[in-house]
Amino acid sequence: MKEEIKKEMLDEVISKFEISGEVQSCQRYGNGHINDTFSLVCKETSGNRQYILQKINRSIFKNPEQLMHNISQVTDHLRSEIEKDAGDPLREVITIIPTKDNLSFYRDALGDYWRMYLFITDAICYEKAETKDLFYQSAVAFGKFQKRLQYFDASCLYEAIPDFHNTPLRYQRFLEVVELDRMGRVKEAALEIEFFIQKEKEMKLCKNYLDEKKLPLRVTHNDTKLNNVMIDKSTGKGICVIDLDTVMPGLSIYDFGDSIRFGANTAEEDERDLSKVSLNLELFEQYTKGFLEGCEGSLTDTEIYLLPYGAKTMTLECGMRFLADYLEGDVYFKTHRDRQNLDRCRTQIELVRDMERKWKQIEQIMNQYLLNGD
Ligand code: ADP
Ligand code: GN1
Ligand code: MG
Repeated sequence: MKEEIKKEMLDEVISKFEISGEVQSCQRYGNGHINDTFSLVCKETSGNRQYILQKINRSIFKNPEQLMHNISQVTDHLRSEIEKDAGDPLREVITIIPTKDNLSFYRDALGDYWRMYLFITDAICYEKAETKDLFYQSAVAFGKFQKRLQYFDASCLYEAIPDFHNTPLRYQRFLEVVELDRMGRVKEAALEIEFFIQKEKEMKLCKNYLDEKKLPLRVTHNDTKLNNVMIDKSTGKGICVIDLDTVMPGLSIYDFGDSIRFGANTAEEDERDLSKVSLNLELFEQYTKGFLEGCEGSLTDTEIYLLPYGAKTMTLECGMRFLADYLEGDVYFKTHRDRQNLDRCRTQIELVRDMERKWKQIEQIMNQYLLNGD
């Protein structure tokens, strides 16, 4: 559940950043599962200016200073790529607002870390792909993001969350959590647990390709939910990829896959009525088209071939993570109601089942792209 953050604390934190003007409002904002996010509006001489203020989740990100180092490096690189493309760096990449001490974060008396970004105005983060075009545009944006980081030096990045998408390792941890049964919830989730046990081999598939060097390790976003891309209100184009906490070496097929998992599902991630959950093939096709266009030929044939396997693996992995968190007492993902993580797990299982039912059609879509794309 969300922890209450007092106004005095917010006032104190805001005063540390290099902004001017009087605070008009500072309210909780967005639907992220990880950080505490606020929209801050300040009255400045030129008019109202909006910012995003975030308290970094310290139980998840063990070293916020390294995390902010990563984000500074990545946004600097993206900014120069955007300038080369004659884009607008103030809207197309996150701008960090420094503190009065010229740091990218503020550490409060409790040891919590805060950061501030320029708010990207006239743009929307969608929770659902309301139209095919919207989803296509988000795909182009994530593809472009991938392409723009193609030559970024990964060695200057810290691993913000080690083994973040190491699915087989997550499976081992999941078994440990089941074994421990800290909250006494294992019995209730027996069917779901069994589902993931049956999928052990499949969950290793993509990682095996990586280990055998058949897939390249790239710098990827690693959390490509639709609500992590801003869509311009007037043009409908995906303008800015946000939530850069997990930018790390990773697999392009996982960036593709996590977008499909979240955005091509016909239901919400925590929907209780599982009959609403399915894979929308039209959205799958649009995303594939947009992502490959955005990547501009930078993916290998094997990566393109494995894109749907990335989608299935990410859905399995995420479902397993939701379930592990439920079994551990909802300590990782923010929840707003009881059993929300169990519900989230169930939608992921249902989505995997629907992917399996539709695998032939998925392959048909992919064949078309494999033939045209090369
Ligand atoms: P979390 O890791 O908790 O998901 P995010 O960084 O994704 O946190 O932020 C949560 C939400 O805040 C986003 O989904 C988006 O709606 C909003 N947001 C974040 N950064 C910006 C920004 N620079 N401009 C406008 N909105 C933003
Ligand atoms: C979290 O931060 P947010 O809400 O965009 C999580 C992702 C999960 C996602 C599931 C750092 O993403 O890995 O796929 O929830 N982020 C982290 O909705 O764990
Ligand atoms: Mg987010």
